[in-house]
Amino acid sequence: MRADTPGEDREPAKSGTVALVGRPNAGKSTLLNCCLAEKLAIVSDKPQTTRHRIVGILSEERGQLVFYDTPGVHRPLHRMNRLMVRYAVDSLREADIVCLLADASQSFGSGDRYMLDLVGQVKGKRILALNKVDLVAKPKLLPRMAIYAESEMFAEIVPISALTGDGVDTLLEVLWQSVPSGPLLYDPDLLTIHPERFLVAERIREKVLAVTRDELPFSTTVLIEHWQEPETGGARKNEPLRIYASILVERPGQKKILVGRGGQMIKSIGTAARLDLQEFLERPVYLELHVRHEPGWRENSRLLADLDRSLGR
Ligand SMILES: Nc1nc2c(ncn2[C@@H]2O[C@H](COP(=O)(O)OP(=O)(O)OP(=O)(O)O)[C@@H](O)[C@H]2O)c(=O)[nH]1
Ligand SMILES: [Mg+2]
Repeated sequence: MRADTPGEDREPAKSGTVALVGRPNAGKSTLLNCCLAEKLAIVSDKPQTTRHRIVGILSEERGQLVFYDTPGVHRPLHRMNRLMVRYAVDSLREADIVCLLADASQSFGSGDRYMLDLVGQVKGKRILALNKVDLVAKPKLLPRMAIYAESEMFAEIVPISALTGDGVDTLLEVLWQSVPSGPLLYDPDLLTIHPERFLVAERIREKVLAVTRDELPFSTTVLIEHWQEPETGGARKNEPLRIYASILVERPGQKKILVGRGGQMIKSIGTAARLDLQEFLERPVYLELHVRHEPGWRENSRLLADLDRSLGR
């Protein structure tokens, strides 16, 4: 029986949106993936990994939770970053529930205070997920939890580890209890609303983030240039899907680093991405990567609009 056709003696379906918000690196995307039990959003140890609102849909018999994974809130220095922060702020204003993630392994600072003020402005229900508790001794958690309790802003404070899954079931129960009743927002068979091409570009970018450091992770993006399905009958012969993608960098020196000596760096990114994509798409993939020098792309409104459109809606 579908979740949106409750029987006479059944509770009406629960359905609502949950914005996962917080500072960069708090673990929002890791939590999204943990809640969905699927790798939907990309994750890295670099801040500012997520650049858009990523929609993840959790459907159960009792209804539907629609998660918005959002970019970490930071001081934006480029047009792209201003958009990122806007996606986060719009999400927290639009969602039925705001779930603020705080990193328990970092001491409470001005960025956390800023997040509290921001979340304090919304009218909807607020929940605090204190993440990365696997890195912190229990007695040290208490003063941190006290700060959030004293703010009197949160209906619940739940310590979790999005990495190990500890406490995530409790958090999910709290979210189910908090969402309103109503019709499902999406087809319950959907995990997300984003096109495969966007998810593929993201997964390639994740491999770039994994091997780069300093300014490179921030000034790189991935564009799918060409997507070629096997010809009719080709898929049966195990012919690959052919994906041609560009990795944009801002400076010639960055291109040199990404290509690497003798092309080694780009080759290893390509191999890691291809293996991941084959598993994700469950079919053979041929992947060609090209590093392109595109000065100032983070300020380029046309390119940013194209990237935004690639999310689909
Ligand atoms: N030890 C530990 N690490 C975690 C936990 N949750 C996330 N991480 C790590 O923290 C880093 C950042 O995780 P993300 O999920 O990308 O964080 P995010 O909040 O989505 O970051 P942005 O998209 O950049 O805002 C990654 O290295 C994760 O593996 C956790 O509960 N425990
Ligand atoms: Mg993220």
